[in-house]
Amino acid sequence: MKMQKAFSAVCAFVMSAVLLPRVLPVPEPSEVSAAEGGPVSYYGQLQTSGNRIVGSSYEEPVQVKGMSFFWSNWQGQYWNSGTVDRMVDEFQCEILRCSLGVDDQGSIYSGGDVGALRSVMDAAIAKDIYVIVDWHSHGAHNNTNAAKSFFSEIARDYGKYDNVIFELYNEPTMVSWSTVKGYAEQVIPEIRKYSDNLILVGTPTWSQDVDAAANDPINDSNVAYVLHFYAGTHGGDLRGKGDAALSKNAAIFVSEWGTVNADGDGSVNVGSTEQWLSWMDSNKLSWCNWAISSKAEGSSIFGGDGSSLTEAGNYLKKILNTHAENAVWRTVPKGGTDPDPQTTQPDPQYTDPEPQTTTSTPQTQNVARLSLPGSGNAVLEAENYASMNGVEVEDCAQGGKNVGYIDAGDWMSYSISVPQAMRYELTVDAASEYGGGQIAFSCGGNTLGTLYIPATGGWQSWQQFKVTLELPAGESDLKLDVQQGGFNIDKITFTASVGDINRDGNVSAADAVMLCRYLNSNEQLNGEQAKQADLDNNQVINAVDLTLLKRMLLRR
Ligand code: IDC
Repeated sequence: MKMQKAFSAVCAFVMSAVLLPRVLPVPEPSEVSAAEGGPVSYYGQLQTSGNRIVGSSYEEPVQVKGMSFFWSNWQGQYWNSGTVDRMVDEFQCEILRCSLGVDDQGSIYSGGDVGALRSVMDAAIAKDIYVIVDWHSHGAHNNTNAAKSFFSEIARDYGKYDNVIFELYNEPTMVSWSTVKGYAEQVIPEIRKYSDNLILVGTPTWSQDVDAAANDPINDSNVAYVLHFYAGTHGGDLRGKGDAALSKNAAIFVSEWGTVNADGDGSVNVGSTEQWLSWMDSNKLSWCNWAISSKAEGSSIFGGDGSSLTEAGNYLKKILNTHAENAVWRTVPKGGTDPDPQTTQPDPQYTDPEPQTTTSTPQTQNVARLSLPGSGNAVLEAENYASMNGVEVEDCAQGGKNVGYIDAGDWMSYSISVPQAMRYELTVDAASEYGGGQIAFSCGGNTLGTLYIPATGGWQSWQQFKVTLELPAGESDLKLDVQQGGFNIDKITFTASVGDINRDGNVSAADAVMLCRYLNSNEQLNGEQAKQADLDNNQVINAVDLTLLKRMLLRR
């Protein structure tokens, strides 16, 4: 599985280099020697994929956690490599956010030292962690030119490092999303001249209106929208905005959050923080906590002596340590067998807000094995499981029955047979009142993929969600493990996927090469190969099919 993933990632890269015009200049040799052994060399560049963020060398959702520096103009004493080293070695941060102090008119505050920013970035790259360059302003759109020239310069010098993430606007206040979007659309091209790294865009109302951004997204393939919260002030309503944005397939990044009140002060609100942490874990949202600071306020992790840990500091250290010790990049050898990246459980100290109290025993029923065709569709009714644990069958508003009362830890297993190992696109009819559901699909203990189920508007408001799985040949049991519950399933439609021209069970650059050779009349295709090559299923094999295949490889 891992080999195959790595192989297809390589092929996608080769394809993009060979077959698509690249706008990016060839990177110069780096001046900072990037270290190995941390999250960045493991996951690679962060990239949005639907409402998740994955790595260029790791195709599963990536969630990284760390700390935010405080306004550079006010707590500049921490902006150095010593603090970076401490944050990585002692707190085990996987990411640091550099909040360059920028005033409400969009100019860098005096004392908001870009030289110090660069040395912190260099130190983060040397530690192999991610680093966010945050234009920490509440009025950045008042001076778009300043942001353009700053990000152009930083992208030119740092855009080649997978470590670097650009955050264009900390927190717009009472301005419309169209104003913020207009600003971002002017700054993004400056960065894209040099780098295709992840860009974070703040949202109106102090980076809370991610739903507004999701309704009118920016036309760029690697942008995530920023959600900020303070646990002492914000709760379920703001998480609802996050769910709404995720359900529109927007990627969200929590570049700043606090355990305290929104003014940065007050005591640590453990109960609310734990609800937020488990929500972020279940949605694989990366985050940075506010703040690396010794100012006398509740959110500071350092005390008055500048070095001892406050209540917030001790709490964050514990959360970050627990996360990093179980993180995939630390526990799964690169290129080795990945035990099951998708079933990573929320960190143990978090309490599940709705723990499952019922225990049940697995139940079986006699159903015919479903034969999946080598091309075309087959429909699996969710209630036709061979065995299950914890779910119930009920009447479905779409007709027939559906499976409901699905909680975390429940599972259903279906008997299928597949003519040969190949990819199928699964269209899942699901409904969910509150969203946040997640299913892991596996065969014979191998996790094949996961599917996220957002809110659909009600328990019987059905929508279709897609996931592509590589199913093994022959008879097997397809198991759906429920990682997060709160949804119903009516049926799953399997569509044999196309593009596997050389019939090796995998769509890769080798298939594109074969199609090119066919189009250049250097190679013949037999009937089955031709069917796979006819991606748009119009009985003509031409350059359009090649374009579709390239898109498939590049996941466009
Ligand atoms: C706060 C600091 C506070 C400082 C203030 C200045 O904690 O000491 O006086 O900035 O504006 C945010 C902002 C972040 C705030 C933080 C807490 O991004 O800059 O820091 N906060 O108020 N959004 C919500 C809360």
